[in-house]
Amino acid sequence: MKTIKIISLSLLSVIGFTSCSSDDDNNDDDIPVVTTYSTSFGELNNSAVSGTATISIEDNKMTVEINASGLVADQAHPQHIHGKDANNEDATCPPASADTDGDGIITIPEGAPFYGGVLLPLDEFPTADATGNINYTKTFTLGEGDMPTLEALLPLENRAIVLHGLMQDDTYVATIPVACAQIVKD
Ligand SMILES: [Cu+2]
Repeated sequence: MKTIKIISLSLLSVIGFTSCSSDDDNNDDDIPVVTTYSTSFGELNNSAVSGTATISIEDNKMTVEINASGLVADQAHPQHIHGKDANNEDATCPPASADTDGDGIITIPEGAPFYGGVLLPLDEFPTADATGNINYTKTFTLGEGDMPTLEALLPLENRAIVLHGLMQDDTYVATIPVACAQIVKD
């Protein structure tokens, strides 16, 4: 009995090995090219929001993962890839001096000279949990439907991700930027 078991185990491993190597042969000319990016968020408007984002691109599939904390709990937080699409100039995160009207809040338009307009809304916008965390992952199929093409988003290292949504005078204002991250190619 023991011998039979050993033989069947080795047969299984031979079969397993054979099927693996034939897969490899088939894929030799077709190795998927995955480009990855990552970044960390800095707070805007004294939000105390922090977190990280990663982006991976394979063909026209772009997967975005965002993990952040310190957001207003139980509220939906708009999030976008921002950029200056006119000349692909580098998008940056606005400094405190971006608050040009001096009201203490950097609004979307006050930040726009730094991070540009919205190139892609990262919907569906996540709702922060009861402790203010968001954990978001979505794969976008670029160039299909109303999705921008990959070419329109590149170079991603010249883009920034902005998270929005802050309490102002006891009211939740979903538009106020609360965190910003310049995208970095790995
Ligand atoms: Cu935005």
